Amino acid sequence: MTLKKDTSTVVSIDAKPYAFSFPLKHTALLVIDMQRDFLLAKGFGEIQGGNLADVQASIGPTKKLLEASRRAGLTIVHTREGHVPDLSDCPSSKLVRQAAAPDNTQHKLTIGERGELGRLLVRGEYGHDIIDELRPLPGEVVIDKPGKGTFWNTTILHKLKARAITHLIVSGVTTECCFATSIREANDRGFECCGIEEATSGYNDNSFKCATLDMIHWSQGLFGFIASLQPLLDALEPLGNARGSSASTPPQTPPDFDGDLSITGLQKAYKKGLSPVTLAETLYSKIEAYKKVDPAVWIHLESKENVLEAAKALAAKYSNRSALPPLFGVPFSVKDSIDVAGLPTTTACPPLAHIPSASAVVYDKVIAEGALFIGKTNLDQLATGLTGCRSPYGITHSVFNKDYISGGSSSGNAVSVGANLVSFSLATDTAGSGRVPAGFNGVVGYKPTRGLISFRGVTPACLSLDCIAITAKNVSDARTVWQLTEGYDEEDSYAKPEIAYERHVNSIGPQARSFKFSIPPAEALDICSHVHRRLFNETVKRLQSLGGTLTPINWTPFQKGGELLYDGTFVSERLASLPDGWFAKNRMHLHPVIVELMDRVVARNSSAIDAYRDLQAKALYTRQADKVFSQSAVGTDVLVVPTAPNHWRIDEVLEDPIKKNSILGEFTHCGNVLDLCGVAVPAGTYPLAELAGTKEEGVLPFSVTFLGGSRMDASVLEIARRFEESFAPLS
Ligand code: TIU
Repeated sequence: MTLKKDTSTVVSIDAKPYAFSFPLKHTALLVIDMQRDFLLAKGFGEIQGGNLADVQASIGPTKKLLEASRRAGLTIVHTREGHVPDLSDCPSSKLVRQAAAPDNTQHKLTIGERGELGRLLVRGEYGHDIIDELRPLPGEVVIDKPGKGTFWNTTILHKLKARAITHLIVSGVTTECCFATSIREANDRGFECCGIEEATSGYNDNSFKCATLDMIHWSQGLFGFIASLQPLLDALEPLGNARGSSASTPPQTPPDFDGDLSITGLQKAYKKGLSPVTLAETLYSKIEAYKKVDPAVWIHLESKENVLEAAKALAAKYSNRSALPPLFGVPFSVKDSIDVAGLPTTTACPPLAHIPSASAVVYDKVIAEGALFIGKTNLDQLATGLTGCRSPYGITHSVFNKDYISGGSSSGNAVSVGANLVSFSLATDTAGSGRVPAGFNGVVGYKPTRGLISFRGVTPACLSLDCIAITAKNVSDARTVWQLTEGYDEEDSYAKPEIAYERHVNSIGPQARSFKFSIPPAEALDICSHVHRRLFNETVKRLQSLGGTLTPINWTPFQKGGELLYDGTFVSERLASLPDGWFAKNRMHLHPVIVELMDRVVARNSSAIDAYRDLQAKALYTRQADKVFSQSAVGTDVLVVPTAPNHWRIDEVLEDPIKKNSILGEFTHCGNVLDLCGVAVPAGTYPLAELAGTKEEGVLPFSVTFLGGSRMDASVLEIARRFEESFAPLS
């Protein structure tokens, strides 16, 4: 087995108390509170008696630092201090302490009162925003914080971990206040921080600033490092050029589309001047050609004219190629259970079709980031199934072989990405629908922790267990789409806020030389085909050679939790979202396998007592699974399973559709029942002949799924990414 080594660039600069080394891929620039209220005349800072000349000194150096960091491709995070208009997030300690001082002559106006730049430190006011020179570009993270520190009651820890950031270069105002507090907070969470001397300033004389910076690096680096700007600029400069991202004006002749549909690939191509119209033209030739290979991918395909029109509109809207939104011109598809305003949502079930007047939240979010909508894809009826063989719109097949199933229910999603017709796809996953088809088409299928991405505007399959899934070409792209689409939606009754108890950052960075992983016991793996078993054994060896320690776990909650999905009463929830009597009235219009499945559910005559027993069992197994993923010495970081135990031919599934389907879910069913997150990742291919026992030519893809506890997405994705990277061609 040849493993690709982690060759990511590590930069080292002179600093106090000793050299600061940072891995580029894991480093963000943090620009703190460069707001008009702190930096401009008549703002909050000046009103409190701050010396503006002193604080403005860092604007020029911070601009240089920001531009160099952008050219080098660092993640950029801006913060803004301020409060909601009713000040309910501002404690009285902050509101009145200074003004209440007996000798107060300085604090004439307090937070929320009206100054010349608007209400002081209130979100949405002119003074609250970042100064023009340092305005954030689309795609950069902006954190609104109510405190002096950046981590109190904000999503920053979650957002940094989600991007696998472990190192921070810190700048901004004021040195003595928010800059120092944020570094101390970050330090407690495990970040390596380096403050940049010239890129921070305060309202006091230099001795104050020196003392603050000294306190950060004293005692051999108690809180972090402090460096000068120039060595950092010198170190970043060649990286900007090497990445070819410094050209802000596109060349005269826009480049051709090179065929790379990955999001990062397209971002680079668009920056260099590729036209989204050129991309759309090429794509439509491919889509037309693929219709001959597989006519069942699309339920609705946008007309080429519409897409060219949308591409032209995008090009006109975003004429500055150095300030493109992250999904500018990135083509995507959606499962036809996800609403797009004005188009029918069929859920592959014509009697249920309706034309929504608003789009699903998740769709709107990717459109707002510049993505290019191509069409709505086929699925197993009512998003119920894992085979891709249960749709009145035809049976899709694996992009690897026309006789083999694509998997479902997000069948068209996975095929549209696997056949290179789009860059990513928005799918759903209840029993494994986002993972199994990804596995059968050699792409990544990521199901974040349920509730992180809004499910509003999606036709439910089993509402309390439904989850948005992202189909993508690689783990990084899946992570990018996740970060652009997540967000607490108070209109979604199953939504979860991003902020929760969080672990420190070690698990997602280069510090993590080792990790603990667990697998199902041998008896559970017996369900796999011979070749799936062989490749799963290879996966275990590969993970061990990447620093993974195989850690025994209690498999029972995963086994039992999975069984609850179809053997218990949860399957009845599939009828709960439909109008009363709908099933009986529409049975003759439904797919025969769905009718058979639902008939079996109805025939069980489950009682309310059964349902409550299942809810209690679900809670018990969820708690037991939580323990498996605990941070303690006996806990594991990730559970690794074959995405599917076997890859059936279409005719095999048609012969015995319910049983074959159920086997496919052996390692996915527990995912949403136990509130896990999971990502299916390609894990090599195998000769078709080895599975079929014949001399047939060709290969099929193998896939493994990395599962973690609720909200452990960031660490699960990072282990998955390292696994994926180990397959990359040696460079
Ligand atoms: N951003 C920041 O430092 N906020 C402050 O209130 N600073 C003061 O120095 N007062």
